[in-house]
Amino acid sequence: MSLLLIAPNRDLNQLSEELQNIDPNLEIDIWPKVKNKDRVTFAVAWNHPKNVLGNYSNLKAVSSLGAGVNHLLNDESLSEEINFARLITPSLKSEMAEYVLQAVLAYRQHTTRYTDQKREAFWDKHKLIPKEDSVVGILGLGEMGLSIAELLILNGYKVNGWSRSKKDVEGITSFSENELGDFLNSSNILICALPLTDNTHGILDLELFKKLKKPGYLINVGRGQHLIEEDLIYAIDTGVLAGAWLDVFEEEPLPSNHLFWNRPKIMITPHIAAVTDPKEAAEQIIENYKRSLSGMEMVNSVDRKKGY
Ligand code: NDP
Ligand code: OXD
Repeated sequence: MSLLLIAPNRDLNQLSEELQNIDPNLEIDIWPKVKNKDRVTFAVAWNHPKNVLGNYSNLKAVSSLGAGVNHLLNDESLSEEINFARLITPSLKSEMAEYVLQAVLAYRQHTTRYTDQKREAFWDKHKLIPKEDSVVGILGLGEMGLSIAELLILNGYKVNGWSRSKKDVEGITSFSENELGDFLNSSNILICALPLTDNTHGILDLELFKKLKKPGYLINVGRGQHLIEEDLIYAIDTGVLAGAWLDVFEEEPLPSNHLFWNRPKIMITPHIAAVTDPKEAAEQIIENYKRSLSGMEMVNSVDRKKGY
């Protein structure tokens, strides 16, 4: 039996070493060097080429190398019998929360404007965006959304949350799926921490931005496909939104001629909000590898019908 690691453009050697440290007898293949496809029963995948895994006839389960699973759900060659899991680790959650907190602070304190001003040796002061104009609305109250909410609440922010099912969490005003309008009307800083599904694809559009309380600001850490990119540019250019902080994009890497690069009110980071730590990941991968061999449900398993 063998475990396959498949993630083009990612260095998988450290993860392989961490897995071997836990279980020295583990047989590991790193794609594209696979000794015997028929021995592979478990794969760990990140942005793998579509249809490649369809050739592994004994594959029982696939774990995403991150929290998102849209790359697995999009791969029609993965038959319905194959179970999916994802990686949720303590550092992934805390990194995400810290990333969003710094984006909120940078927006309120005009950090990117001051960075631009320094480049031009230009002295100018801007008024801090007050906390009362900084009610945070989190789209998606799952592992990431709740971790973000917890840190923001600790820092004194008023937090709204939107999810399919209503949540009862201290400090969060929770809105269910059909209460999106009320959620938006009472939120200034919109944080997208949704999974990418048929229902959430393109959710961040002009109509939605117009419903936000003013001043409105967007932070997207979900997926680029949540956002209608031209709507964002229009919303910022026409004052519907004060700006945006984006970590994920429809096309990654973001093409060098993309309009976002020249917009001072759009901050860009290269999909680094929270990055899977190989040591923490290895423990969960081994656990799920063993569970899949024994037919047990995996930890952080994915409901393929729900799409997350
Ligand atoms: P979870 O599956 O834990 O949570 C998803 C949340 O979204 C749940 O609260 C769910 O509601 C809600 N939701 C799903 N569909 C809808 C809908 N149609 N309407 C309203 N609410 C909905 O996901 P995670 O928190 O672990 O991750 C979220 C996403 O963050 C990932 O899929 C990935 O795309 C992204 N991510 C990005 C990273 C980065 O570095 N930029 C790092 C890690 C993750 P309910 O609770 O009712 O089910
Ligand atoms: C993830 C991500 O889903 O990095 O973990 O986007």
